[in-house]
Amino acid sequence: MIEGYLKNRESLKGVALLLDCRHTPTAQDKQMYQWLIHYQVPTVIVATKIDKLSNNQWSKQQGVIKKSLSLTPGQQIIPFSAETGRGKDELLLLLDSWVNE
Ligand SMILES: Nc1nc2c(ncn2[C@@H]2O[C@H](COP(=O)(O)OP(=O)(O)O)[C@@H](O)[C@H]2O)c(=O)[nH]1
Ligand SMILES: [Mg+2]
Repeated sequence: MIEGYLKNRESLKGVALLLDCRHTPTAQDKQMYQWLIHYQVPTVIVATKIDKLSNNQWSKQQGVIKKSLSLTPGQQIIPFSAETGRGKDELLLLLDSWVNE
């Protein structure tokens, strides 16, 4: 069902894949990312609750996410926090560029 949507939805401009920054991506996260690549959907990874990790912890955890999802070179990841607002402007700009291109 999701795959059909990604493939056929004409108005879909892109997908923000939200991942809790503290967790190793699940099998479903991996499958979703593979579909996004396969169907060439513009994709941003949003690492949520980033305020919960130190910079050092995040740099390690980013490695885990990159490896586990086999992120394509240049794949955009936005560290994001609803608590502090980190990443909000960057994400909004990107969504705006998708919608208004
Ligand atoms: N510290 C912190 N807590 C958050 C953040 N975003 C959501 N939460 C809290 O995490 C809990 C679950 O929130 P939700 O948005 O449903 O996140 P999800 O279920 O993990 O995708 C709630 O108590 C939120 O207030 C964040 O950026 N930082
Ligand atoms: Mg929730």
